[in-house]
Amino acid sequence: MKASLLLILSAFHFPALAAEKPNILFILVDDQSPFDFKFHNPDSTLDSPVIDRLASGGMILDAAYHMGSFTGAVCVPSRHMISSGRTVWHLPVGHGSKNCPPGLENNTLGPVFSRAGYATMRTCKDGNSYTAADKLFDVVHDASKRGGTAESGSAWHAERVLDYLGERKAKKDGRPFFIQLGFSHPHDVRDGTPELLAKYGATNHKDPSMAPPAHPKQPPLPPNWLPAHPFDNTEMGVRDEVAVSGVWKRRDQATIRNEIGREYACSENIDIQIGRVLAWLEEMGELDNTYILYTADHGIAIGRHGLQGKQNLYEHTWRVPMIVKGPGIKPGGRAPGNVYLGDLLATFCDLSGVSPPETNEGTSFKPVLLGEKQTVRDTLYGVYSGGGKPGMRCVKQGDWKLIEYEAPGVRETQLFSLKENPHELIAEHENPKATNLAKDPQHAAKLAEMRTLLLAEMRRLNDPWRFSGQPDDGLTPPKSDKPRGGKKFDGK
Ligand SMILES: [Ca+2]
Repeated sequence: MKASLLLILSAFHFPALAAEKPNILFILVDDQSPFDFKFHNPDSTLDSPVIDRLASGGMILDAAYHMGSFTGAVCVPSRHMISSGRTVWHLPVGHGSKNCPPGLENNTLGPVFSRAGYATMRTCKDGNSYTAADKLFDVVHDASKRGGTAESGSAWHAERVLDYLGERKAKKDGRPFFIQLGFSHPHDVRDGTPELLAKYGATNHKDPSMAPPAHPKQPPLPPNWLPAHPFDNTEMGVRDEVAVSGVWKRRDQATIRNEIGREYACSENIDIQIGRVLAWLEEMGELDNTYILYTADHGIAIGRHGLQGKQNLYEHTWRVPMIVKGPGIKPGGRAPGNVYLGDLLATFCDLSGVSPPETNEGTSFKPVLLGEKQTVRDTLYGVYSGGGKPGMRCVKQGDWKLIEYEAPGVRETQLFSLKENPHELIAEHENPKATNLAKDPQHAAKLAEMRTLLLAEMRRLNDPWRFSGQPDDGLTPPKSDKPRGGKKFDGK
């Protein structure tokens, strides 16, 4: 009786309730370091006025991370975690698949919000994603668009959203919307538009045998640039480190400055395209009732630490840019957050009053967005295990970060105070004020403490590997991995 009454009441109130639900515009770009943006890095020369305005009109999260990857195609686990809210060893792909319930795709962003009465739409790159989940949005326009024209580049994704919003208006669709506006850039190939390439002094360089032309408008070298990574990090031969068009194995200053210029050209075009979508939302009167979250699936090195790709755990790559604007979020806010991309599902649900699915493992960071908390967890764990095994792991707590590296013939440890050394400078940077502290006897206790934390996180999150020096916990390391030098992912 009570349930029937509730059902009747729900049905009766549905239009009004639906109208009160906030819209969600989830903007996800492909391969972008947080340090590209002025709001995360004041020294950046990237012009991104639209995203900057979103940042100043909402909240900036300075400690947002992707949990990691067990494959060179870092996008794949990242996008699974984003969609499902699950942790890296609990996904339907990789070694954690035994820890994942069947049918997970039905408990991901699209279907969760569709079932809650939302109109759901996505446009994003295709490939290296979570296709079974992605296709469950009501409307899907996925394609990889990494060219320098409107049809072949980022404008294509914005056009799909503008078309969708136009149809929504024409149909007078009063349902709240959940739109995932994904871009295929600034992932390589970084073919920017001619105007924006010129603005950053960059060229679409095609000849691996020589460096591209230098230009004064090219962005400066990052402070942690190196001509080579000083040791085998367990994944030095992956496609991103040796075969990206325009960089290949080159790490000279001209190549790196040109490639960052190309990255900025692609990023500014994304900024322009977001501006078009926001202008249309404003014209439709929907902007004020819309949460807008901007982030990337992971960061990228492009010359920092002598690396090029996303297969490492330095901050430029493990961390992601993140800003959120919307109802109830005070402009000008800033907090570390200590969030994972796997918290997005829970947070979107919390912001819109939708119940998260039982399979969700993420934590809503709505309390951070509302200024009630600074962080949602104390400790952050990261993994890269796509090359030599166990590969790389990191753990961060407060200002301290530990990175461990191990593979046959490789054993390295890095300990950084990110407060003193935010760019994780190491001996090769020859900076007298900042370096790796792992071998400094004064920090032996901190090193031991961080190693204890790392082991606890590896156990808690069902990491199937252990490092030498850690208890083996009776684990049998997975055997399905190809040895290094095996088949490479295609880099999409
Ligand atoms: Ca990516």
